[in-house]
Amino acid sequence: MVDTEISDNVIDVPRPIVRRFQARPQREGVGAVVRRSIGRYELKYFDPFIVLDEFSVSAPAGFPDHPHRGFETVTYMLQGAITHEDFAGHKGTINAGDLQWMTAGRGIVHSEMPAAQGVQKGLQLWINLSSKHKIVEPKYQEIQSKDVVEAEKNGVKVRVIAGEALGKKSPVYTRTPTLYLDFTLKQGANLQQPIPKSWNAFVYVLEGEGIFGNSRSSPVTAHHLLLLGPGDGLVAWNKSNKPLRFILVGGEPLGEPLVQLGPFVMNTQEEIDQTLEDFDNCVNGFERVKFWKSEAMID
Ligand code: FJE
Ligand code: FE
Repeated sequence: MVDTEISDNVIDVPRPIVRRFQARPQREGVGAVVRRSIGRYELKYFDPFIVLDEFSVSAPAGFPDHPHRGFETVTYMLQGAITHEDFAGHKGTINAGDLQWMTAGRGIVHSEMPAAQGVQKGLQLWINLSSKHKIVEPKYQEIQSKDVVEAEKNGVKVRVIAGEALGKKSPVYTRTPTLYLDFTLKQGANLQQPIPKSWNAFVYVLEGEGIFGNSRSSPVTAHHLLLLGPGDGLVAWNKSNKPLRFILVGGEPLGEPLVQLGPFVMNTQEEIDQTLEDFDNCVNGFERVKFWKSEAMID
């Protein structure tokens, strides 16, 4: 049984749920399926978040060679494994519980393909970069499951992907200040998690059902996105009889104009035109496009 004592009262004003979306499956990549919540037409952008996909992919489907510029992709594996390889020779496999924080910056071309039998599942979040960071050199931060920082208290377990929770800090460097927490609450457990006041924040439920925002709100189940309104932080409660798993993500809004063309995200149309030109001409960060094809495409 879980200790049901109310945790330290750190949240004066709980953030309310202001919008709620169910993420339904759609096709993406080549034969892959994603439940897209942020990035669909009703929710084009939730500053600084561009896309949130809960993906599900089995060989031979996948995400073959494609570019990115102007933002970061954060891939967090829930089940199975994905092999990625890029045009600079960076290659690896991320397994369940592993994290890849990729700063595409001025340009990456890569493939992301299944590395195991069965279904590979995970989350991919696209975080925008401010104008001054859009053309930084690409960078990877990769953390294996065993090295993901974890903490546990009163029936609440947290994996700290970015930022800080229950006194534990992630080593991940976030150019756009970001909090990314993977919570599992035992039955009866409740949680109060501070979030900086000026940040946008959302919850995405992975498993079970939870009460969020205030104790009178109705239970929320898997594949739902909740946008949080203003306040001091998140209040959540598992009053069901099974574990509740969800992610809480917060980020400092950039407050800059956004022009997106698929995997290119810049501030102006001129910068998008320039990006297409750079990509076509293999210049300004896309030099290696000319001679590169992933092994996944050659096999
Ligand atoms: C894509 C641009 C992309 N969601 N979830 C255009 F970047 C992608 C793409 C992904 C993706 C990859 C993974 Cl591993 C997980 C994802 C989009 O690669 F499919 C299109 N069409
Ligand atoms: Fe990609």
